[in-house]
Amino acid sequence: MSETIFGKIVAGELPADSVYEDELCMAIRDKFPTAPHHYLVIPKKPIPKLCDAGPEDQALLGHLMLVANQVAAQQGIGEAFRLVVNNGADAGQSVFHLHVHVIGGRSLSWPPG
Ligand code: DGP
Repeated sequence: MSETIFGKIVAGELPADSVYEDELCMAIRDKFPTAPHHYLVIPKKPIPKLCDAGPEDQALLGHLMLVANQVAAQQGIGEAFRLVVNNGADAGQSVFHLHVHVIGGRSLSWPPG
């Protein structure tokens, strides 16, 4: 069992505001949203960081992207949204269970900080 917050959420041990779930992943509302729409797509497999994923995770990683698309559509974000994967503490990762941010609902600047 994963010791992270997200590991506990996907295991059903902690509550979350879920917007999508299947056998491989779930999508929840971010507790500290940075935009009107901010969701996290979280695999149930506890991969700590993207760089820990291997060839065996190829289908899972693709699935997370497609679920992000689906969540964006279902939540009415429209076609302008951003997916973010922070890999490592220096890149802004704070929860070490892989997750894809789905951010939208406002104009987003580039480059990120
Ligand atoms: P990152 O910094 O990339 O590891 O993103 C972690 C995100 O998780 C951050 O946007 C805040 C969010 N978050 C932290 N704790 C919780 C929680 O308990 N529940 C939910 N829904 N989101 C959380």
